[in-house]
Amino acid sequence: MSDLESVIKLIQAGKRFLITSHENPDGDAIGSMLALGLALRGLGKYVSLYNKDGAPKLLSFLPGSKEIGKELPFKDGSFDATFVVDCSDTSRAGDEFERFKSTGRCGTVVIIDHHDTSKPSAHFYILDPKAPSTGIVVYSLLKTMALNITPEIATNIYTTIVVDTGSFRYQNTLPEAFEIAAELVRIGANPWEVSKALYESESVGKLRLLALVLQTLEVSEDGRIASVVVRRDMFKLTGTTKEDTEGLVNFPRSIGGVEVAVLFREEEYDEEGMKWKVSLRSKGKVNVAKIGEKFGGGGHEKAAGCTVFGSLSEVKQRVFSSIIDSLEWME
Ligand SMILES: [Mn+2]
Repeated sequence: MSDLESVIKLIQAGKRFLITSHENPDGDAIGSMLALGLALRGLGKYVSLYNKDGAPKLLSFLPGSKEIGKELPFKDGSFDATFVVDCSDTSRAGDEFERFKSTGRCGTVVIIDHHDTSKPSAHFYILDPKAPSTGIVVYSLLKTMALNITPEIATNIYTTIVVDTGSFRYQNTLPEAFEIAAELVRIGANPWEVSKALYESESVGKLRLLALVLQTLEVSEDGRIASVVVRRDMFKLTGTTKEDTEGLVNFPRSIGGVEVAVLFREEEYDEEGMKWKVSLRSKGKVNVAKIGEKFGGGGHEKAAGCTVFGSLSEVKQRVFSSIIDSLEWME
């Protein structure tokens, strides 16, 4: 029996399901969780939705998002199966989840993702590395099971496609992204409502933060690396939080000729020095996942991240020299 067949059996036979996704969830993680959750509820199943960080404010328009909890049912509750969506391995759902999993309450663990996994952490895998979003992998599962796709489910899956293809702009914008999106719009997903919620609902504070961050813009002499810095005091000045830095790294990347963009975000001071969250974005020539890995982080070819300790100038120097090495490799 293939993993897909086993998972279908599991859904048919099971009664209680837990669905989770990675920390700092994006639209693909939350949209995939909700699409699957709503479909399982449509079958009359009990579904619990958990994310360590909850659903971000930006995604509160997604049907069902209010039901995503930040607490696992440690006291009571065990599940027939647990779905971990948009994660290459279950550890990305957080330490609390891993502890819950080790109690055996998760039941059969299934990973649904559009990346290849690196290490085994589940019983079954539904993986499609070519799928533009995890939501599309969920869509295919629902279609295979001939489940009813409601307008609420359609809105969630449509959003996963918009978010993960950068509004149908990135290289993963394959014909199926448009084909499935068209069907979802026919069912009831509303592209303008989704765009408004995602891209036309910024707070004043976020734009003020953007203004401060853009003042820190630096471009390398050859014009191929651009970076910006987010300091903690900027949040105080603008009334914003970490969540508001989402997407800021795309501004330095948008400059013509820039191959790699970096955002340095100041965290807190500890024994190892000042902690910096580093986000890396590539236009495609440099695999930034490899750069992230050098510093103990990781990610994808075009979007990765890591944590580096030290003064800003030290951290910049180390990250930039690693990027320059990769740029030299491609010559
Ligand atoms: Mn994704």
